[in-house]
Amino acid sequence: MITELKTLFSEHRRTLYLLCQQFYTHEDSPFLLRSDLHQLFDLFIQTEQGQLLKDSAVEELFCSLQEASKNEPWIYLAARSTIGHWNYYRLHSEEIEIDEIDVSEYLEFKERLVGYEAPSDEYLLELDMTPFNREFPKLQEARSIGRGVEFLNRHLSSKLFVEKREGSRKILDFLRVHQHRSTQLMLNGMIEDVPGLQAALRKGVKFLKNCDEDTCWDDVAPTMMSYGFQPGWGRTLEDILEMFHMLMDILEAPDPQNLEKFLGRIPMIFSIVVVSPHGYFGQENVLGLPDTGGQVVYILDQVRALEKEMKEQIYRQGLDIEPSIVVLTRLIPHCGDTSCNQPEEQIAGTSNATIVRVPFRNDQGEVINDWISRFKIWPHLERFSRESERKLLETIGARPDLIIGNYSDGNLVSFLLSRRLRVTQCTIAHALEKAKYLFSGLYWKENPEYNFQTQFTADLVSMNAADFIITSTYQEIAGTEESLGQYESYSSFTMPALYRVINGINIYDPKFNIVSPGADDRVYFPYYDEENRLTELHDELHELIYGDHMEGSRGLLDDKDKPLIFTMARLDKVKNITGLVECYAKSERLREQANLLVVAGSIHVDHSSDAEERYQIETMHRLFDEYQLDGQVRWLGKHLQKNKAGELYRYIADQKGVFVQPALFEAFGLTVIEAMATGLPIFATQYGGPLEIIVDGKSGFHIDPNDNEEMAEKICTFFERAANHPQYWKVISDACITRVEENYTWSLYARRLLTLSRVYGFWKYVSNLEREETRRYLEMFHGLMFRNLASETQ
Ligand code: UDP
Ligand code: LCN
Repeated sequence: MITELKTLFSEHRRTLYLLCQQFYTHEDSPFLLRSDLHQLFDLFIQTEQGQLLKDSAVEELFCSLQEASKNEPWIYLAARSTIGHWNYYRLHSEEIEIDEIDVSEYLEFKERLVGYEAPSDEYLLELDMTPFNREFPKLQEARSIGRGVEFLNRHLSSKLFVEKREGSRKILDFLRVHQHRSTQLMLNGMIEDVPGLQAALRKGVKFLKNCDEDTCWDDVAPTMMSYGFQPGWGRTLEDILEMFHMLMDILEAPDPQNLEKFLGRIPMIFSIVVVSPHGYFGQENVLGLPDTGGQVVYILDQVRALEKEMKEQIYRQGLDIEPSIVVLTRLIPHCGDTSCNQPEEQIAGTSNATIVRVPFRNDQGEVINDWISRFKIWPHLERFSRESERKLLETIGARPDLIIGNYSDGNLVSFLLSRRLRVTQCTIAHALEKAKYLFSGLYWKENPEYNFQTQFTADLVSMNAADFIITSTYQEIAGTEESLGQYESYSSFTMPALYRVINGINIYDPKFNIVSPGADDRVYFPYYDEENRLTELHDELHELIYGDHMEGSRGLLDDKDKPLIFTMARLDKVKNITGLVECYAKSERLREQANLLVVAGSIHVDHSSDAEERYQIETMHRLFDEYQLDGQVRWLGKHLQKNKAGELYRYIADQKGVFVQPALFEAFGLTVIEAMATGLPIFATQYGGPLEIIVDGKSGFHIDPNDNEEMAEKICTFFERAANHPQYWKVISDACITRVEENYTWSLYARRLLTLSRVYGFWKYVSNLEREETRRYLEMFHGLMFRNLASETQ
C-alpha cells in the first residue's frame, strides 16, 4: 500500500496538496475523528481535482482512517484496514510526501499536540506485550474473534495428534490430578501409563457391557476401582460407557469436538469465587444507587444459573458434592436501607451461594464507613484482596476452582487472588470505561477526578493475566468494520508523561470468548403467559403510571388511552434519558401518538450525591418546564423492585406500547433483553450491545441517539403501521421474544462458562498456556506502576 501511496503522492502533487489543506479547515481541535475524515474526503472527492483520486489507494486509505492529528505542516494518520489491523502514516503537507511510521511515533506526535514534549534525554516507558505472544497461537480471521475456545481446541488437538505419544501421556497426567478435598477422582495409582489406561478402558467397557441397563456407578465402583478408575466418570451406565468410549477415541486420534465434550464432563469445578468490590452489592434496594446497576443483576442471575448447572453436572458425574459459590464484595457500614453492612448473606434461590463482604480499611487499619466511588477505589484493593483471601478460604474450606472478576476493580482483585492461590482467572468487563470517554487516555491529567491512569493500568494487568475473558458481544472485543472495539482500544494508546502502550492487548488472542448473559425467565416472560402474570400488582402499576398523588413522581398523563413509550435506566449522562425526553418533547407527531413513561433516578436533586446524576435531574425538570410535558410524560423517580419491573414491561405490552433504550453507548443492555423477553417491541441504541442483540426491522429497531429527528421518525412510523395493521405490533413482539429465547438465556450461559473453564484449565495444564513470562512481567508492571498510581488516587 505504501508504495502505491508514494507514487500517487509524487504523481498528483497539486491534488494532494489541496487535500492536505482540507485538514486545516478544522480549526477547533488538532484531532479529527473518523466521521470528520470521511466528511472531509467525501466533499473533496466531489471536486474536479478530487475526481482524480477516485478508486485510488488514497481513497482506500481514507476509507480506513480512524483518526488524524495535525500540526502544520504535519498530518499524522491512524488507519484501520480491517478489524484489529492498524497502520500509521505521516504526511508532510508542504513537501507532499507520505511515509509509514510505527505506532510509537504516532503516539509521540499526539503527546506533543496536547502539550507534552518528552525531553530527548527523558525515558518514557513503553508497554509492549508482543514478544510474549510470539510463540502463542492466534486467530487469523476477524470472524473467529470471540470464539477462542473452539480455535484452541482445533489448534491444540492437532498438536496433540502430531505428538501422539507425548499428547496421550499428558492426558493421562491430567486425569490423575483431579481431587475433591481428599478424595481422588477419575484415576488412581493402578494405572501407570497410557497402554495401561487403554487396557483398563477396554476391560471397563467389556465389564459394563454385561451389566444391566439401570446399573449405576455405586454398583460397579469396587470393580472399576480395581481396574484403576475413581468416581467422576458418570452416574449411569450409559454415561460411564460414553466417557470411556470418548477417551478411547481421543487416545486413538484426538478430535476437537470430542475433546471439548469429554472435557466438559470432567469434574473440575466445585467452587467459584465471583469478585465485584465497588458498588453496593446486595439483593434489595441497591439498584439505582451510584455505581450499582446491571452488574449486580448480572452476577446474581449468573450465580443462580451456575449453581444449578454445577449441581446437575456434578450429579451426572456420579458425585455427591454440594458446589459452593461466593460473591466477594465490599462491606459498607453506612449503607442506608441496604444490607451491605452484613458480612454474609445467602443468595436467594440458591442452596450454597453467599455474598461475603469484607470492609476497606484506612492506613490506621480502621474500617472505612462510607461508599467510595469506583473511580477512587484503587488504594484499597490490595489490602482488600489479602483480607478477603483468608475469609474466602475459611468460607469455602479449600482453594476455589475458578475466580471470576467483574469490572476493572474486581478484575484486579481477581488477578491478585488467582496469582496467590494459583487458580484459573476469568475476566468480565461489563463496560470498559475507556471507550465511554473520548480521548480519556490522552487527557488523563486534565481529568484527575476519574483516575483513568490507574483504571487503565489495572485493566491492562488483569486482561493480560486472565486465562480467559468473557464478553457479552462481539463488539465489546473488536467493534465493527467501522468502529473500534472496547478491548481493541487497549491495543495502543498513550497517557502522556506516564507511559505509552504499543501493544496492550491482542484481540486475536484465543482467550476471548463471547458468552452473552440472559434475562431471568422467572421474572421476564411474555405478556401472554397469563398463568404466571402478577395480576395482583396491576392496581399498583396503574397508580404508578396514572395516579395523581404519587410521591417522587412528576407529570400526570392527560390521555390515558394512548400507548406508552417506556424507558428505564440509571440517570447517568451516558444513558441519555434526557436525550429521549428532549426528542419526545420536540416531536409533535410523537406527542400526538403516545405518552412517555420514564423510570429513572430521583426527581429530587438533593436526594443524589452523584454530580452527574444531579445534573441530569436538573435537565429533566428544565425540559418538563420548557416544553410543558407534564400532561404527556410521567417521570417516576424511583427504583422498581424487579418483579414489579417485570410486570410493568408486560402491563405496557398489554396496551401495545414500546420500550426505548436511547443510551449514547451501551456495553450490553440488560433492559433491552428484558423488555424483549416480555414481548415489548424495542428501539435501542445502535452504539454497543443492542446492535447485535436486535436484528433491525425484525426483532426491534436500532436508533441513533444523536439524531432526535430520525429517532422520532422511526418510533412514529412504527406506531402508525401498528395502528393501520394491528398484526404488525405482534409480529415484532413475537420476534423479540424468539430472539431472546434462542440467544440470551442463563442456562446457555452457565453451560458455556463451565465448559470454558474446563477447557482452558486442561490446555493450561497440558501445554504452555501458563504464560509464566507474561505473568512475571505483569507482576512487575503492577508493582512498579499500578501501586504508585493507586497510592496517588485523587
Ligand atoms: N433495574 C430495575 N429497576 C429499576 C432500574 C433498573 O430492576 O428501577 C434493572 C434493570 O431491569 C436491569 C438493570 O437494572 O436489569 C440495569 O442493567 P443495564 O444493563 O440495562 O444497565 P447498567 O445499569 O448496567 O448500565
Ligand atoms: C454494565 C453495563 O453498562 C451494561 O451495558 C451491561 O448490560 C451490564 O453491566 C451487565 O453486563
